[in-house]
Amino acid sequence: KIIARKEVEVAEAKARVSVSQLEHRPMFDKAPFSATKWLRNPNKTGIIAEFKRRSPSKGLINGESRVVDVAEGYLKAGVSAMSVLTDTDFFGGTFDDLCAARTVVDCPILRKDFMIDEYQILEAKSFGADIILLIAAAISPQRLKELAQFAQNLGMETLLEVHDEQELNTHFNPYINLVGVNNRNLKTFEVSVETSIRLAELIPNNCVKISESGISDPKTIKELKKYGYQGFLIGENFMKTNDPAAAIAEFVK
Ligand code: IGP
Repeated sequence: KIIARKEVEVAEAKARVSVSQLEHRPMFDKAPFSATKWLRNPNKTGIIAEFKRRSPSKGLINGESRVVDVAEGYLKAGVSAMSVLTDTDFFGGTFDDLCAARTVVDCPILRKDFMIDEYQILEAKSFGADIILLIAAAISPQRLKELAQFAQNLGMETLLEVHDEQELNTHFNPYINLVGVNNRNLKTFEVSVETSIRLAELIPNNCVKISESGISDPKTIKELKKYGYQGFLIGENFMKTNDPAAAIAEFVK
């Protein structure tokens, strides 16, 4: 359902703004921040902190917080990267959120959206994003590889999201920089960190390993580090509070 909606959205966007217009936006020529470098830096927390207003599984998570306040708080807490939802229909995100975050943080930013087309990658770059998300469950291995190569040619880094062994086997390719294991089962919405633990040794060592979703305790991060994880994508745990900046400060203390 999300992908069908995305196809319509991309077609509409293409009709509104040409590729050449995207390429002329001021942010387009910014050299991307390297997420692999930031995540491998031992002086950072390894946290990829997410700005998320709502989700299909949880409904409204945060309707109040301003993205600039949250982004500033995240950066102060020593995050290694930030993730900003740009999908409006299902997650309440916007490009304005991405732009606003970009103006206040000088760390890598992930455009968190369902990427199915090169046009979206150009869009991401034109709004100042550094990393794109490629979800194995959403597109074919061949298409995912093409998009990953396209992003790398623009100097961006690529995050492959998988849910199980099979997706990792079929969708991994040489143009992937980071592999994220989503602990949330897409069908049941159930969250289990065991998924990250199970898949850890199957992820090629030249990629940064990231554990995604359902992390709400610093102890989980400590545990996952033993399995080689260097990135921890966390949204709801901070966003569900009235003050996500205070919540992350408390979390990393
Ligand atoms: C963050 P959580 O449980 O900390 O809010 O999860 C992130 O992993 C989750 O938002 C996510 C997501 C996605 C959202 C992971 N993969 C793909 C949209 C699309």
